[in-house]
Amino acid sequence: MAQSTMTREKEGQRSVAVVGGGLVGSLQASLLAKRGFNVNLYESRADIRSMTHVSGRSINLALSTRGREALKAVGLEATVLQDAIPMYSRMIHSVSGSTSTQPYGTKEQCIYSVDRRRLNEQLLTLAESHDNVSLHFSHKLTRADFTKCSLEFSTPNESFTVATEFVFGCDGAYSTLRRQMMRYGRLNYEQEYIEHGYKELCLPPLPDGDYALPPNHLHIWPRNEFMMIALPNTDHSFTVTLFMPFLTFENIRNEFELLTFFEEHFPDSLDILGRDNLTKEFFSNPTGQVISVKCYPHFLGGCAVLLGDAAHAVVPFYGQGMNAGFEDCLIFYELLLAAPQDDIVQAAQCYSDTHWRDCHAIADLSKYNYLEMRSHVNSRWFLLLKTMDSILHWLLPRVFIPLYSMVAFSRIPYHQVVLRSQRQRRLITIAMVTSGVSVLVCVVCVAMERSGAYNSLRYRILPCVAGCVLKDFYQQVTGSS
Ligand code: FAD
Ligand code: EGU
Repeated sequence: MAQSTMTREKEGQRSVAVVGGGLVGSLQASLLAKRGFNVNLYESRADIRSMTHVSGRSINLALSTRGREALKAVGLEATVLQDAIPMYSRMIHSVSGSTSTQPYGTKEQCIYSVDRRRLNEQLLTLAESHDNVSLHFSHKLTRADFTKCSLEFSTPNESFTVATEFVFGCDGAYSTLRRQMMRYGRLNYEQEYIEHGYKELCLPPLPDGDYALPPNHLHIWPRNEFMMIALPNTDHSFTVTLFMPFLTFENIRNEFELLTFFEEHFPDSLDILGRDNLTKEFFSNPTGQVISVKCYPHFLGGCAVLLGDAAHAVVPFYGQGMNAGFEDCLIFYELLLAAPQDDIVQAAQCYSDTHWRDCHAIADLSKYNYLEMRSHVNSRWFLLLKTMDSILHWLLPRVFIPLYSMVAFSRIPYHQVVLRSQRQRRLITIAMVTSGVSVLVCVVCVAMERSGAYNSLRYRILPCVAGCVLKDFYQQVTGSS
């Protein structure tokens, strides 16, 4: 095919390339098309819409506000939500099999379980529906030359180079474009594999065809070092994701060891998963690895920007990877709208100067939650923490917004979410210390009053000293001088 001439910049028309036709790349293509750009999207895999089986990562994902807002911008939100299952609360499963639920917020505040493949297909079809978008499947980026802004692709039959005005790297956590940028210029890069791997298991519907668990919840089995999460599918199955250290995976070598492990840690799930089904799923499905990536800057070489996992792969312990990637696209789009004549370089510069903080913040938040979940969070502790959150929010609805709620149900920039949650935490500490000290002072005063000690001058100085100490403490925690 004369791909290279076809994709070259047409006279007077601005042509850009999107590398990666995953969730983020296919959304980005539609947003750019809306701004009138001529878009060429290159995806290394074949067209998933014509495949019977797609290998790869998680089957379903939690979609929340940030992702929805981006889908709304391309008019796809309603379509996606039609096939999505709302989850209004978490359902926490303890080892004993007891469950408790906690709402995420109001009725409107719910997250949605969406099928990754279907969402990707809908996004590709939408991108393709624009006449200024061309999709190129089985095109793998191999090299990039930023001085000429040219890209080298290999297809099953040939390899060739195309020149473009600008390129968006949406090629995921193991991004080739990012590696090319690192080769070209001063790109800081940091990656970390966590100790945990994950295994996806299908939890089939009951024999009568019904869901095996109540469908409108995010199901969680928190067990410190091990954790299991289940999200509903439209076909009445659930996709269960088991997170545990790679070493533990390696130590489960046969059916007996697997069933013993489940009897001990997740006994309530055994009957619904089914022993045979569990064994089959566990030993035939691959163990996934989880990488966390940070880099800076996201705009380099004057013609390339990284979006989505390519810029910031986060561990999945906030359910934000896709949501954050979609928000990247939306933010870039908003900056493009604000730039004169859709000046892509200006938008990219502004994007790069401001948005990296938020990317780093969600990577940190996700990793922090991973550490917290594995360190001391069993089902009881998880319940307690989340109940505290909702009580505080109920008491102080404006002042205290739970962290997860700012992450999942707002578009407050992630780095502001972090600052705000730190302020909230200080406030709570102060409130707790104050009430604790007040109670103590009252008890002491009453005791003194009774014993007559209060008449002594020495004890009248005590409250003054206590006051000074307290004032100091306040200044410490509030950070004021
Ligand atoms: P990808 O989805 O990885 O897409 C990259 C695309 O680029 C792929 O199609 C790939 O084939 C293509 N590509 C790669 N290299 C090249 C190349 N050289 N040339 C051309 N094309 C190339 N996020 C959520 O928001 N909610 C969740 O509940 C959630 N759960 C998760 C659970 C797990 C277990 C994991 C691992 C992740 C989860 N995520 C979740 C994160 C989410 O999967 C990712 O953030 C999201 O897929 C990122 O999309 P992307 O388009 O940037 O990258
Ligand atoms: C992990 C894997 C519960 C899908 C974080 C909550 C996740 C998801 C939570 C996966 C948890 C953890 C939140 C949402 C969501 C909770 C959240 C995590 C979807 C703090 C398919 N997490 N996830 N927090 O609040 O904000 O219910 O694989 F167990 S959705 Cl780890 Cl809101």
